[in-house]
Amino acid sequence: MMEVERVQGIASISIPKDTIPPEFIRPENEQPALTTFPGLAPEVPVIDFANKDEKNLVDLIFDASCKWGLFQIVNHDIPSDVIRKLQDAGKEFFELTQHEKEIYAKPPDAKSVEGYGTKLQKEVEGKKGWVDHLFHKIWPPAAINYQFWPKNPPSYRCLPPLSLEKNWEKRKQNIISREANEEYAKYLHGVIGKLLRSLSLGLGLEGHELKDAVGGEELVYLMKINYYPPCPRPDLALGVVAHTDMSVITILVPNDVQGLQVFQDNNWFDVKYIPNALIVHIGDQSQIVSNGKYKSVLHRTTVNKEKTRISWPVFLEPPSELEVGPHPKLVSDENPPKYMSKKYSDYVYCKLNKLP
Ligand SMILES: O=C(O)CCC(=O)C(=O)O
Repeated sequence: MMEVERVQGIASISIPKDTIPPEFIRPENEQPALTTFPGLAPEVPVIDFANKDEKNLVDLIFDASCKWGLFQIVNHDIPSDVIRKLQDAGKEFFELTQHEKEIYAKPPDAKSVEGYGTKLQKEVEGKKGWVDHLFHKIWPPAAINYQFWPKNPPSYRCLPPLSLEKNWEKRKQNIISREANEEYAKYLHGVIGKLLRSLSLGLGLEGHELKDAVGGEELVYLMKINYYPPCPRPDLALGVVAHTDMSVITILVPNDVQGLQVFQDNNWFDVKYIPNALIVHIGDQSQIVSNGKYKSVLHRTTVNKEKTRISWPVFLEPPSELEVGPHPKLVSDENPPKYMSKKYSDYVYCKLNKLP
């Protein structure tokens, strides 16, 4: 008997009834139909990552990170088939039977967020978001716990080690499979390196100083897949409720179903879907290290009546024992630190438990 009800199961019961359970109905001040900006939305910055003029690229990233805390990058060098394979493998996982998915369920009192799950943090009045998820780390190798990497579909990852697999067909499949999560992680390194360097230069620091302040080579890449099934009342429900990310930055690939919204100038605006673009979110740790220059973006997601939305954010997080605070070069008597320095694990604990 399953202890937790997954939204995917609730959706299959709700769709024929054309209603949703009351715990998914948001209060009026959150309902998307009442709170989404009705007119023509201003466009979130779209940045050409192949721009050869580094100064110009740094300026564009700096401006977008201060004003919006969110931007899309195009021409980023991650081949579209690497992204497509990542998406196919994730989609196939959520299309497995419930029983097969539950093998990867997050253990009930686990400290880590890794695993298949439904709810992240307690919400007021027991409200729920219309979304299930799967979390697992993809980098660095020492941080990976393969227990949470689905063995099915086989394209999810390379298993077992190629040399041990005797069946040639399976071996071939496993070779292809490297192109899903592992290949994506490999291509992400370049994008992340360039982003962190640009964000660092934008603050007037040396190119490596921002990355050094958040963990250097120990920076953790935490993959999440959000699975938002069709919802009979998308006017009343939300997928992920309004929040800022705890990460340094988050790099997200969506499928082609509209859903991400950003809060800007007191309005909720849709973030336009651009095929093959990566959506970069500035997270809390960048806001802290920059002493408030960069803005950790408030965002949420809506859901769709007919279509399943899926997104693949990768949260870049400092190692849990690292203390993160405003960069010493960015504070002075005239510009005192605006944030306390905290061990990242303490930061996460305080935020999840709403402590200062
Ligand atoms: O699905 C999206 O576009 C955003 C997801 C998100 O904000 C999250 O998982 O924290």
